[in-house]
Parts: sequence; structure tokens; C-alpha cells
Amino acid sequence: MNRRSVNHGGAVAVFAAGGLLLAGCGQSDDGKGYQEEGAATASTAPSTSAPAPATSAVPLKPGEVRVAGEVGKPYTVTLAELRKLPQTSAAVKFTSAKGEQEHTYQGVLLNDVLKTAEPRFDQGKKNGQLRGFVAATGGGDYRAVFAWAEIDPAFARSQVLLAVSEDGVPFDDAAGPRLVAPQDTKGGRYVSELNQLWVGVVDPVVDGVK
Ligand SMILES: Nc1nc2c(c(=O)[nH]1)N[C@H]1C(S)=C(S)[C@@H](COP(=O)(O)O)O[C@H]1N2
Ligand SMILES: [Mo]
Repeated sequence: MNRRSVNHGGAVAVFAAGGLLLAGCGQSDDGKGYQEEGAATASTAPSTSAPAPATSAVPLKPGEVRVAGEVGKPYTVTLAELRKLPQTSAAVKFTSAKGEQEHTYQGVLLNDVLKTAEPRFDQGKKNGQLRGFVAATGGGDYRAVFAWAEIDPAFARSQVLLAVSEDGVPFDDAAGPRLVAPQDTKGGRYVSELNQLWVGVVDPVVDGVK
């Protein structure tokens, strides 16, 4: 099993160790006064039930990634399928609780994976795709958002990847891919054990529909 599997208390760690590894969550990078990481574990807020998510699409099997949201063709992709698609590599550096990390990742352009699902942006509006975003969810319900322009080669200087390996070591099929954001200096959006990519547009929120 690769190292990814034990890092974030995700599904694979549970399978492998019967939950014994779950205590390692909630690290913090630095001593900033505001809560940046580990906020969920520190929270004492009453557990009011969260509203049901708009998607019913939770992957059934470990390692599957659901691509859904404002798309014409929602689908599910596995790590094995990603390995067969055209590959790109990226040498990156980012800071984390462990300090500075340097890795070479190999994988598929996030843009390619999303295009297959046929995102629905309002082309009646100038640059309608710039109202779009992608919410990436990983192990432990960890989540980070990318604006569409950050993953669109027509706009972004560097490309976000769905990595299938790190430093030549393939990720476990059951762990799923890892997002790689070469432009980021911090590791926070390197979402591991990725299980969902949700395409959205900001208009309903900005215009007050919900
Ligand atoms: N699923 C998931 N991915 C995650 C996190 C997490 O808690 N869960 N932490 C992020 C943060 S804050 C950092 S700095 C990096 C750390 O990368 P590492 O786990 O390879 O050390 O992973 C990122 N990806
Ligand atoms: Mo981090």
C-alpha cells in the first residue's frame, strides 16, 4: 500500500487498519491566529443535520471518482481508466505540515476529465465559463474549489492534474487519484483520495436564488 492510503483517515486506511489510523487527522501547518486546517476536529458546534446535497451521486466503490454537477454527461471514472488516458507530468513543490515537499506527479489533465462530462456554461453570457467552478472532494470529506479559469488551458498558465502516481509510485486503485495544482505554493488543494468532481456555476449563489 502506498503512503497516500494512510494519510488522511480515508476509506483505505479504514479498510487496512480497522480505523486505528484515524487519530492522525487535523494537523496544522503553522501557528496562525485563524483556523486554517483541522477546523473540523476543533469545532464544538452542535451537529445540526446538514442539508441534503444536491447530488445523489456518491461513488459506490473505493477509488471511483464521480464527475457530476452542471454537466450534460455525468460519469464515473476509475484510477485504472485514468491510467489509459493521455498522461502529463508535473514537478512541483508545496509546503505542508511536514514542511516543504517536492514531487513529480503523473496523470491526466483535469480539464480533459471534465470536458468528457460536457460542462454546461451559459454561452449567452460573455465568457460564460468564467462563472464556473469545480469542487473537488477527497478522503475524509476534504474539499477544495477551483475556478474554471484555473483549470482551462485557454486561461491558466499551468495545468491541474488528476495524478495517478507520485514519484513513480502508482496510487492504490482503491485510494483514487490525487489532484495536483502546480501553481499552488501550499499543499491544501492537492486533494488526495479524490472521489468527486462537481462542476458548478456561481450565478444561483451570487444572484440570490439560494
Ligand atoms: N483528502 C485529503 N487531501 C488532502 C488533505 C486532507 O486532509 N485530506 N490535506 C491537504 C493539505 S492541507 C496538505 S498540505 C497536503 C499534504 O500532503 P501530504 O498528505 O502528501 O503530506 O494534502 C492536502 N490534501
Ligand atoms: Mo496543509
